[in-house]
Amino acid sequence: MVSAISSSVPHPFDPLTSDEIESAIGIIKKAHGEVFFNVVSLHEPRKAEMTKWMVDPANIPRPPRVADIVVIAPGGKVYDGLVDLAASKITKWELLDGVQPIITMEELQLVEHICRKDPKVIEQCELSGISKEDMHKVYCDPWTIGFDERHGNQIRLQQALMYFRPNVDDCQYQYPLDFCPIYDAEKQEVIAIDIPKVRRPLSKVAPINYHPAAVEKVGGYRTDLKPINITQPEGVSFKVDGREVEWQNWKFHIGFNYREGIVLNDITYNDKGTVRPIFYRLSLAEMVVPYGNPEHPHQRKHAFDLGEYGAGYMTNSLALGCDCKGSIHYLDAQFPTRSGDIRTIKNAICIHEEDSGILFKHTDFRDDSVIVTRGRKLIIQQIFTAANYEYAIQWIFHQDGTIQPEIKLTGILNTYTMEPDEDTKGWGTQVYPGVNAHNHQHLFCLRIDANVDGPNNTVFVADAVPSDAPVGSPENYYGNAFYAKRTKLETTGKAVTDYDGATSRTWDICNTSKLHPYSKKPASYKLVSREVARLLPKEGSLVWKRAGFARHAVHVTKYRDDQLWPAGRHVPQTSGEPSLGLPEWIGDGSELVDDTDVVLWHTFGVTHIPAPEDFPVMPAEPITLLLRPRNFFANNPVLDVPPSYASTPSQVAASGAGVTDATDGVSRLAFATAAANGGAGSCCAADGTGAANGTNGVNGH
Ligand code: ABN
Ligand code: CU
Repeated sequence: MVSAISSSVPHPFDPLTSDEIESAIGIIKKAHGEVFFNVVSLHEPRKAEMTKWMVDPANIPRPPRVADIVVIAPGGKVYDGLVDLAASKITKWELLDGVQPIITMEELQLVEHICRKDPKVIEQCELSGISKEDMHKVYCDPWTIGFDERHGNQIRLQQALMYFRPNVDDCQYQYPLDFCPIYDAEKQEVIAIDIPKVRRPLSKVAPINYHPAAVEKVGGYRTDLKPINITQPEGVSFKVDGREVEWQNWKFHIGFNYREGIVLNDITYNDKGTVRPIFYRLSLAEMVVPYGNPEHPHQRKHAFDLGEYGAGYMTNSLALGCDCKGSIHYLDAQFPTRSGDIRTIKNAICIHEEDSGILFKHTDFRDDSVIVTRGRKLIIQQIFTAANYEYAIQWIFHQDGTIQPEIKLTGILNTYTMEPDEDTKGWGTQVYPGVNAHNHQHLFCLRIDANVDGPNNTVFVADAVPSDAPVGSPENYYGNAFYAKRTKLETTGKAVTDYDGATSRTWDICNTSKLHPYSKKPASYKLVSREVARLLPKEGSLVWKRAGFARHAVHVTKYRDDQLWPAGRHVPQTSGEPSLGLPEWIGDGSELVDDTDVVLWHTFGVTHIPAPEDFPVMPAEPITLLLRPRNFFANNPVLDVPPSYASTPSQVAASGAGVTDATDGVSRLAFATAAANGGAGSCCAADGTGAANGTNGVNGH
């Protein structure tokens, strides 16, 4: 079992406990009466205070626990507040104008019931071919309105994307309706309906479903799958103390908030006894999903799933054996309800190890001496459901100092109705008869608050390019020379950079005062990211204005407390005039970001041109990034990971034979060949896996 110690005093990076949330709510209610609680979350410790405390927690005062509050008061009035929890005191209370805070799941769930009863909606349903009696079969996914110039941002609005489900078990996204009610959250009523010029009646095509009964009807499940079980008979190799995790030289803190979901803080690596800081804070800070159909009102379909809905608020309760396999340690999440109670999401985060294949291997072709070392990874995972889509977010730690953020996209396409013979004009794909899945992008923004061997870092862009010198010149006579051209991004303006696959472009976060003794290059972490779609909505479009962070692959800013959300603090119904978040912070681009405390913002993701294979539910598509140590360690940092198999040339020679049978015991079992032990010269299954099952030396190769 994982060794978990929990201390009663929260770590300054810990999310607010349910007691703290309740206490903040009590203080607000006492001062301001009945309000809707939109956010009660950790106001993160100020970095200057926090870093002092981290160095000497025994003597430096602990940063105070402060609650970040957003409420909606009667009349739709929005307030931002702060509550000092130790002092039971409201230290900030500010009325905001023209601002709509994040939409909560409770608000979303109200909309469907109201739409079903609304006479205007019933009328439109009838026009589509749905009788009054069937209104209970009408569903909607209520989205924030995004921004609609006709309605502005004073009224809290949602747009209801409408669907029909003939049977409660049918996949709802196969029967979209063609109209879109606009819902006023304050009045709790439908105030308008967007009706397309060309009407498209309800599709009458037989359903396609993914539930077991539907699969059984069309041939049933595959029967040739044998179980794969993951066992860790001696328990896991990580330790959890409160929310601090230690594993394979790594140490870090796992936070969680309503918006970003998982937040990793104070990430260090113990390099042969020296604890080296690498990142102060890592999170997925925002995302935008713009859709590419130009017909009104689809221009409004661009979800900021983090800033408008919240990866924390939408997170799933994870299930053992389904979402994660093996020996799992879970962490719960606590949030306020609208009325001021506590909502707990059990098992919101899972922490577990997985085998990660070969860590390194080499065979000497002369004599078959070999070393092969298997790696493992530690995964911190959450999965959230953003209406139709699922996003599985994994933060993967590797033994060699690499961190690999990975996102798996699954769930169901957002769909719109189409006539059987309709031309989608290239803006979408008919994924099933009558179902038009519009082209869209999934663009994520990774926030990297760097701390590579200390807070003062510099970002360089690295491009692999040929020598400038022509063929035949003294410097490049044969024309084959190439190198990594490194360009310092010394100002916020210069740091606005895009991806270039042709130069294998990467970004290096460097500590220029720590040069590697061999390479003479600065200690660094390299951002390797190869799925970097450019924002396709054009300059000047609504999405371009609202999602300023997505205009470029990389931005670098100087660290400032509270600059956390790259599309702004309150995202719903922003017009993009002015663009909030990153574009404001970058300003005229003149601020120096050289050898200082920097934050790198990386926008990456995919352009999704749907296909029938994505329907009725999508097989998961991974997007993966690497943060890799370069010129950071003296040499390969995993030489001390016990090999699964190792034989030196002299051992091979002494045994009188080379390794003659390169098939391991498990493979032999699988293919029912001779069950002899591993090859001659096998020496050490030092990771204990071989010894544990009495087949020392057979786990190798
Ligand atoms: N993808 C937009 C969204 C998320 C959650 C709820 C409704 C809509
Ligand atoms: Cu998609």
